[in-house]
Amino acid sequence: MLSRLVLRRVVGRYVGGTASVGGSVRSTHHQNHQQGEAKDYTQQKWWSAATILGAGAGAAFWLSYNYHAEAASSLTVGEKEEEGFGAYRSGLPEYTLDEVARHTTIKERIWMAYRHGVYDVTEFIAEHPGGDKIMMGAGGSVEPFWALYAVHKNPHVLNIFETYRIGNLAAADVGTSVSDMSDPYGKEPRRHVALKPSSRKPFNAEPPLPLLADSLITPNELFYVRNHLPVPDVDAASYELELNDELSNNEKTLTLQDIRKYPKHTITATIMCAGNRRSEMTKVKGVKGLSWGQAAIGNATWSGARLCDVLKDLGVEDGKTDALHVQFEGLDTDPASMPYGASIPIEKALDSHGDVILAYEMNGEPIPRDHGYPVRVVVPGVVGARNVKWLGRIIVSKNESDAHWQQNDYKGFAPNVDWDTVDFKKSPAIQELPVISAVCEPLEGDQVEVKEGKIKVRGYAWSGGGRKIVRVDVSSDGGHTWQATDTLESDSSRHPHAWGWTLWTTEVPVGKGAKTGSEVELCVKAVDSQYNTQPENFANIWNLRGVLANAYHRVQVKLKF
Ligand SMILES: Nc1nc2c(c(=O)[nH]1)N[C@H]1C(S)=C(S)[C@@H](COP(=O)(O)O)O[C@H]1N2
Ligand SMILES: [Mo]
Repeated sequence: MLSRLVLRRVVGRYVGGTASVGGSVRSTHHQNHQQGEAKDYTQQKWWSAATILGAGAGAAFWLSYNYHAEAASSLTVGEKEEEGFGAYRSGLPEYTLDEVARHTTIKERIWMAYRHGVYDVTEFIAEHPGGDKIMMGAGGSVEPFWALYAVHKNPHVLNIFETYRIGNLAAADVGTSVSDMSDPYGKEPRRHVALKPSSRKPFNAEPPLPLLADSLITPNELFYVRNHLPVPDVDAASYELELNDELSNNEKTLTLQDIRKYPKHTITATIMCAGNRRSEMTKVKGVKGLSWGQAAIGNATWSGARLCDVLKDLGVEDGKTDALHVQFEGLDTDPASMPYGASIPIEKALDSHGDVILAYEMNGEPIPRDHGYPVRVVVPGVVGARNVKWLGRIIVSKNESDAHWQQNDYKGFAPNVDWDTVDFKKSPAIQELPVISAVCEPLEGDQVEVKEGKIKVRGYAWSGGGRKIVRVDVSSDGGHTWQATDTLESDSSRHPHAWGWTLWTTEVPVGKGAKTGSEVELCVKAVDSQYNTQPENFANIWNLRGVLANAYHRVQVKLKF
């Protein structure tokens, strides 16, 4: 636990901006609509993703670099580090990312990639117990971990890493996508192995929970992915966004360059899927939906044009339109060529403080393909489903989007409503999300060290609608007694424009009689700036789609004195 405290200091800020091995943002073809033909969307041919080794506490790996610093090879350090480390080195064997992905256990050796380099880090991990965090990236790129811990500029770490170099990454795999034209999912981007898929076609995955609490900004490659359809292959040079006001019949087409000409607006915003934490609700009674854990959420900076500026040029202004909704369509289409779609109320779209943006950057880089390249709408404070990726069309209308996802999905219902009685017209579409929180560490079943009668607990909390987290309460006795957390970490934005999440840390006392092996139930609830808090249990909020799963997060752990 001590190393964790030190790590906190190292973590500090996210440093972005390096080229990425695992996530490609390059594309060379125009968007690939699956016009007409009904394709088999369930076929399960896929590149081999590696298994992910056990998650847990400790990150001694990143802190023990001095051990090897002496033995490190004499590569150029300082300004040239990015050129020297991970650069192509002649005379070394070449490996593909698929080969790297097959090395995820001590027995098979643990490999990782960084830029052009392939590394065998088995000995390093063996010599340094507590390297659990890097184990989560076994068989993949180490890069997002360096973003997470902000140490990738440290020449010591890079020097050590370079001593484990065993080969070069096949040139075609340095920033690649997999190409198989016969499969609608044949042009998917390559994902980081640390993302744990709950479905592959379409691709849906969340990162290991403990990583989330390590950085206020979630690195792009570790940001959860929620796709309903194949990822479209969009060429930025020929990309066009269509705009249409159904009331005035004004129309317009914008290129990426046109969108970039608007004043660049940057916000920090959390995006969360309505189904985040669904797997806990499922324990009450089965629900329909992907079984998300607690990590279908992430926090990023997003830059782009403000939607209200763009709509103004279409003649749509606050107080001067009778429109009620703004609809969005994606460039991803189903087998019948219907695009993904959603809408938001016009008030949110036109609010100059609403911060809705047509984003072309995520954490300072072009938005990765999985997250909407080249343009996605970011509707801060509003459920993930309305943050339409690969934005193809904006329609100003008197009506909501008639897309499936707006009308017949992403709605809440009472616990008695089942699939025989449900009438989707009776519930409003989810927009702003309620307050939620989760423990990221320790994990369910972990053995946790007690120090001076206390255990360390960390996690996230967030509320929709721009509400700020003002307090997070943690209990170590199943909710009988509570203690407010010591540390809340967030960006500086204020209610009602606090779009980003809050990370929290606390040391919570355990009961007097506790001893090694005692089991305790940790639970957490957050309070937002409107003093809303979370429901106590899932039985009371159960709904057939398993959305809005924001009851207290409960985690059973064993104590170790
Ligand atoms: N075009 C399009 N936009 C989309 C989706 C999609 O499938 N297609 N999924 C939505 C849902 S349900 C969520 S939760 C978020 C997920 O965003 P992410 O994959 O960047 O995390 O994107 C939303 N926008
Ligand atoms: Mo979602």
